[in-house]
Amino acid sequence: VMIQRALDEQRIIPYFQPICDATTGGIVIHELLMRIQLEDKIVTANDFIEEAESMGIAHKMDYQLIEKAFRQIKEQGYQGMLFINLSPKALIVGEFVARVHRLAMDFDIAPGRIVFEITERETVSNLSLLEKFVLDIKLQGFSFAIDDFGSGYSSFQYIKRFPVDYIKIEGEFIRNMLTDEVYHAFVKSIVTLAKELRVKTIAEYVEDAETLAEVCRLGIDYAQGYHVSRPSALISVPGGQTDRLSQR
Ligand code: G
Ligand code: MN
Repeated sequence: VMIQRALDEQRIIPYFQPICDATTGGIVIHELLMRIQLEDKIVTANDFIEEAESMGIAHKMDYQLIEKAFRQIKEQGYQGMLFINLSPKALIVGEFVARVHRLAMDFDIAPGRIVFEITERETVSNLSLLEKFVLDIKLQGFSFAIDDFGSGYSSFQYIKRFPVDYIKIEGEFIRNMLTDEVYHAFVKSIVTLAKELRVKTIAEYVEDAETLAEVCRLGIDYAQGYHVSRPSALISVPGGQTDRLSQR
């Protein structure tokens, strides 16, 4: 009930977490995250997603989130990339990709700047449906990323089966790679694999300078995490008109 009301009252709020180029430090990507505005505070939507899915309104929340994000991108004059998390449940909504494509056109955002992330964590029961969906994404000019890569039991199978453009390396591996040699070895081998296949890599959960230095040394392309920046209601625009923008 709370979620339905938030949806009806347009209280789904986009948050943006910056992702930097690991070598230059420049912010070139943002990941779109969903928040919900309650009376006096803004909460993460993660706790409500399952309920929303069982109510069959998760995709409506996604549309509201994406539309607001696109509007803000246009208003802020942001020229970088946007990564959008997709719930596997969105796959069954036939029109999803076409609708996002239309929205992108409405706000003058080239599909080449949009990347859909699918997490490896939730096992997708219907792989051929996912396959069709990913092909659809690519046909419309969007790109595709595997989120939390390494967290599942058959990570390599995803690489084999889908046209992957980006791998987001599981945050637990990155966060622990300086103290755990097994995780360090995992990360190294993921980078080797990705380079061989010309897939771009992103390290998640980069929480300190030492980790960022190692990310760079290992040849990972991009870094995301609290050390780079926390998620925020505003997009960081290089050259910065960020500060004078209204929060909505
Ligand atoms: O799996 P995914 O990357 O979509 O998860 C994003 C979530 O992870 C966000 O809710 C964000 O707040 C959180 N997050 C982002 N960066 C960090 C980090 O450096 N450390 C921790 N613990 N959480 C993070
Ligand atoms: Mn993600």
